[in-house]
Amino acid sequence: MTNSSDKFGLSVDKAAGAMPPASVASNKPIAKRRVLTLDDYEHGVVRADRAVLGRALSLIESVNPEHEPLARELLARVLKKTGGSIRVGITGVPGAGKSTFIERLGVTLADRGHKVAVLAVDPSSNISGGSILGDRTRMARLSAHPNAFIRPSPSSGALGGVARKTRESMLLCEAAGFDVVLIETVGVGQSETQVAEMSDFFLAIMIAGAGDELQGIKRGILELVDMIAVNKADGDNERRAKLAASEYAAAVRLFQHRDPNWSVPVTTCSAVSGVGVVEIWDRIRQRVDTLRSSGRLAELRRTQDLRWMHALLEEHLHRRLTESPEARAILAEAEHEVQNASVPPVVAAERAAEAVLREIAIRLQASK
Ligand SMILES: Nc1nc2c(ncn2[C@@H]2O[C@H](COP(=O)(O)OP(=O)(O)OP(=O)(O)O)[C@@H](O)[C@H]2O)c(=O)[nH]1
Ligand SMILES: [Mg+2]
Repeated sequence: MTNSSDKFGLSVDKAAGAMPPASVASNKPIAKRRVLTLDDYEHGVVRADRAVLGRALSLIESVNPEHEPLARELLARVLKKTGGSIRVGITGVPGAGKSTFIERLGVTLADRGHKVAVLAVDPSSNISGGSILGDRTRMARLSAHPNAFIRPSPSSGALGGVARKTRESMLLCEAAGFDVVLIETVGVGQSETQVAEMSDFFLAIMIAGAGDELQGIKRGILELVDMIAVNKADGDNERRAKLAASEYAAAVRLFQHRDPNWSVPVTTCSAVSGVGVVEIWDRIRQRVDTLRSSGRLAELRRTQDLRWMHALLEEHLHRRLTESPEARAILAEAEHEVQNASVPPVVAAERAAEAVLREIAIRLQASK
């Protein structure tokens, strides 16, 4: 586990990969460091025992391949209890105010009785290390709220990437009864697309100035977002934020949202003063309610799940392709041929694929 996780005492117990004995669920809180069985994990998560949920998330995030089967089995067991939250992805350039916004919105929702889980996807978190502590202090009120649960970003060393872990964490939080999941991602790279792909609603928090208005358009973010909020619309900055909002509004009109019946709202807010934050939530809820009652939410999630399955499948196949020395040798030879320009890439790829498949078939035969 990463140092940052250890700081919070969330490391996975070493024996987590051991096959669990059958046990009966008990309502007693589970001692902090006892080895947990699969049943312990399942029942602890479902009754929203925070200590167990934290450890279950560590299990999901674990980079130890031995933990993988247990994590998968846990996800399979709780699957029927997932899906009950409003999943909101929140993106924006570093410093735009995403965490401050989440703190403000999260406390409001938690005060209203919602159970709010906050997850983060920050591929740089194990480099900077600071964003985790930063978020905890930035979300001080929310992290102390009995209805809220905040989970920092997993380390980017995680197998399958940070976003994969976050997606699975989201499912566990839903199984634990959280009905709002807010996922913060930094507005860079692939993680943004991946978070959009696990959200019911994808919100971009922007700020005025420094040419950001156009930067967003360049990254193609406008094709992903369901709403834009220009934050920090307070004090001297209010006028500039309003101006930026009108520029974004003009820009989004040039894009066709994937749902022809939805036009992306552009608004301003101040996460610090709170102005505009509840209104943003109202739009999110209305949108998700409409999607749900028309059956399109289920359809959207099914599409996301299918794409997700395909991504995992590719990852698995790639792993199989590179895990044996024989397969690696075949790939190395193909690379060599292409580098020498002795074989065109299309031919080398085809030959290598066939050789690797033959290799796998031989191994499967041998293991029978
Ligand atoms: N004036 C003003 N400042 C804000 C507002 N929202 C956030 N800030 C400030 O902007 C800075 C960055 O806020 P964060 O909430 O950490 O921004 P972030 O987008 O989560 O940043 P990263 O996680 O580092 O990408 C902090 O100093 C906040 O206090 C706002 O509405 N108005
Ligand atoms: Mg942040």
